[in-house]
Amino acid sequence: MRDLYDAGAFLGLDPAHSDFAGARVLVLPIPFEATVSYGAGTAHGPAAILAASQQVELYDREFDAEPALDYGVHTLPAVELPSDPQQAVARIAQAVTTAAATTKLVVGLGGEHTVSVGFARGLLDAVGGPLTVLQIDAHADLRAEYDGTPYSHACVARRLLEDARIEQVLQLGIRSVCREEVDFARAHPDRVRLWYAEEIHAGGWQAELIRRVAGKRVFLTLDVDGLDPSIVPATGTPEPDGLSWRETLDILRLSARYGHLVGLDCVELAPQPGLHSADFAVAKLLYKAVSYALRVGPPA
Ligand SMILES: [Mn+2]
Repeated sequence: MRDLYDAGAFLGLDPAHSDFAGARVLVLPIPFEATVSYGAGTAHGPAAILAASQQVELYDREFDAEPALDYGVHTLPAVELPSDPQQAVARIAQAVTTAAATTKLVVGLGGEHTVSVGFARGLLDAVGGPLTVLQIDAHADLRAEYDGTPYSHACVARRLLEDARIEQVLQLGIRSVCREEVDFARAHPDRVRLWYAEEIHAGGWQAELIRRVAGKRVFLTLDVDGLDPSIVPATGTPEPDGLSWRETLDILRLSARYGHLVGLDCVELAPQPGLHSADFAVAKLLYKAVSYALRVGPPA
């Protein structure tokens, strides 16, 4: 596995823009895969994202700049992980706490969505609560347990909500839920706001999103199956009718403008040979997300 990371630093940045001391961003590969329920391969997600990121243009038209050269991104070694999900979550939390204690922005590369349970805990231990979770996803992940484990990737949001320091989970792009999840969301309207994909497509979601993130510290968890499978088909549990590229950028831009993004992870990319367009889209999306987080301040 190690040699997969010879892909190099995120975005192919030279040492001057990727050394630890000077970077404002830390990329942390977290290749955890244990509870996937359908297609496999998320353990290879971090290496694929890093490899694809070498091809992302540093110049961003939206900013008329090369934002990464301003903020600098250091890529950490991959977290060494046990196969037991509960132990892995604890190990991830520890790694994220250490990284976030630097006050740099930590960007986790999964791995399956269970990674986010550890990521959020680590972030909370480093920066404290309360925290708003912004979840882009096809799935609500609100089940109490799945396949006999509470640490399944189908239970991530439910696990996060068990921590009182998590104020609310905002879910956007959802297409697939079960009865239990719908009932849970309806029973907790203050802590769970679920926007189905058709609500995003119809527009009009922006005002409430702004109201819910305004002034809040936000942890962004980006499940790549939230996007339409035409953009990212390489994922274990794809669902049709996902968010468009522009809708996703609108969500990230608004959230970063009105909220304060304190950490993010990207999960569920399961790279497939011949589908490098998916890896590239995810790498480019992460670059956008980081640039929004660091360059788009609160409204004047
Ligand atoms: Mn999902």
